[in-house]
Amino acid sequence: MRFSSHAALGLLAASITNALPAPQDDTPPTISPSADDLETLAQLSQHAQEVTNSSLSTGKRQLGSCTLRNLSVRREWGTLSNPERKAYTDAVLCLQKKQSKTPSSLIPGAKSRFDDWIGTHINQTTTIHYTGTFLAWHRYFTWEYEQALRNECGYKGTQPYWDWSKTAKTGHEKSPIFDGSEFSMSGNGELDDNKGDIMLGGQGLPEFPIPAGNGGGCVTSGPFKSMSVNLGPVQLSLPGGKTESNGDGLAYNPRCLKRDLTNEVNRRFANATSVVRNILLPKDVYDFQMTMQGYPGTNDIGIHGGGHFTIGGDPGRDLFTSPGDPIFYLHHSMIDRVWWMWQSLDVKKRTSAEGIAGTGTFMNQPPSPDTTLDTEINLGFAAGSPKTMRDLMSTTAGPFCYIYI
Ligand SMILES: *[C@@H]1O[C@H](CO)[C@@H](O)[C@H](O)[C@H]1NC(C)=O
Ligand SMILES: *[C@@H]1O[C@H](CO)[C@@H](O)[C@H](O)[C@H]1NC(C)=O
Ligand SMILES: *[C@@H]1O[C@H](CO)[C@@H](O)[C@H](O)[C@H]1NC(C)=O
Ligand SMILES: *[C@@H]1O[C@H](CO)[C@@H](O)[C@H](O)[C@H]1NC(C)=O
Ligand SMILES: [Cu+2]
Repeated sequence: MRFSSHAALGLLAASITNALPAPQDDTPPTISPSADDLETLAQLSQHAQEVTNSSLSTGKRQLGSCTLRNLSVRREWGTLSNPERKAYTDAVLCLQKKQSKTPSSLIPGAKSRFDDWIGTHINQTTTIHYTGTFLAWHRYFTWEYEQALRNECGYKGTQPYWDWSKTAKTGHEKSPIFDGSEFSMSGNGELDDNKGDIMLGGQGLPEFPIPAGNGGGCVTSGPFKSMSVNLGPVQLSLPGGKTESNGDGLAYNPRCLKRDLTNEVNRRFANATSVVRNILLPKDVYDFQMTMQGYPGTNDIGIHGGGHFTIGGDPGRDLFTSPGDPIFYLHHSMIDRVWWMWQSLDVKKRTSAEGIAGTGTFMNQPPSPDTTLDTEINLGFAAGSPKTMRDLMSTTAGPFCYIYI
């Protein structure tokens, strides 16, 4: 852990006092690292909503065409009704049936529209993680996916999100996202006896183990029990420290969706305290996005890695192919929601050039120019026209018009 809990609590108390409206009676809010952080997170969400909503009612034209009237609202999975959940998974299944737009000469394994997103992510993996584009790229990627569900598959809702702090508390078995019912995002994989830890780190960094879960095999329940994962793997971590790769991952390699839901990883890296600290402690975007992805060498995979390794399985543990599990988009909506909450604590700075840090290559290897507001993001055959970072910094300016509740 990067902060002693004592020091962290002091910092938390100080920063939340600055960040949030002062309490009536001037007593500093008491913040404890466990139960109360769910409450702190709710306050941060409320704050972000108020800041965003009030900018829309008073901001008029400067903020473009997004108004309070047509603001779309992304919701947590558990707050959706069963028909709303089903409408979402039906639209995902529809995307998996539509013809791919990627030429098969470029990505032979891309068979469906759903695969177009995976192909784009595989193709760009080393230039969109640990880069200056990480947050904005995934914001745009998730937004275009949501638009495709709506425009190509008749979905009327918005992109739901997975609040990891809830599953950290309940465990996946009791979560409406993962309980395996027809109104879930499908459940765990079948128990696979071949266990042993997952080894992270390596490549010059110290190795460290994280536990495997109690699944590991094919998903057998819920909407995605028959789906085919067509692309990858590229760099898949397996229990027992093994890895698996199918070259560049672009060949047709149909297989079942595997999951290895791992409560311990969820609880350790993506609990309410992890989320609250990631929002309140970092004062600049470099620290914010590094905390989220995990500072290499610290044995901390952050809330981003925490979510991915909670899912586990194939393609869940492959950085390249991870959008091949439909839960990816609920995970990345939460990542985006955390960014939005962090941005709302200092909107002007954090949606401008000062809100960008890093270059166009993974940990700047090989070295590349700094990412700027003019850097272009291109989603290939998945969707959309290229956009600049400038267009992607705010959820209520440029092409976007949404908040999270
Ligand atoms: C912000 O606006 C949205 C959309 O109208 C609404 O659902 C939400 O409750 C509002 N939040 C606050 C705190 O006013
Ligand atoms: C919101 O409404 C305005 C005015 O009616 C319209 O010009 C704009 O395109 C809408 N924006 C979105 C994102 O729907
Ligand atoms: C919750 O997360 C924090 C920060 O990520 C971590 O230090 C703590 O150990 C976690 N709690 C549990 C119960 O694992
Ligand atoms: C892969 O990315 C490169 C640029 O990095 C681009 O030229 C190429 O068209 C992309 N391929 C696909 C299939 O998206
Ligand atoms: Cu990614």
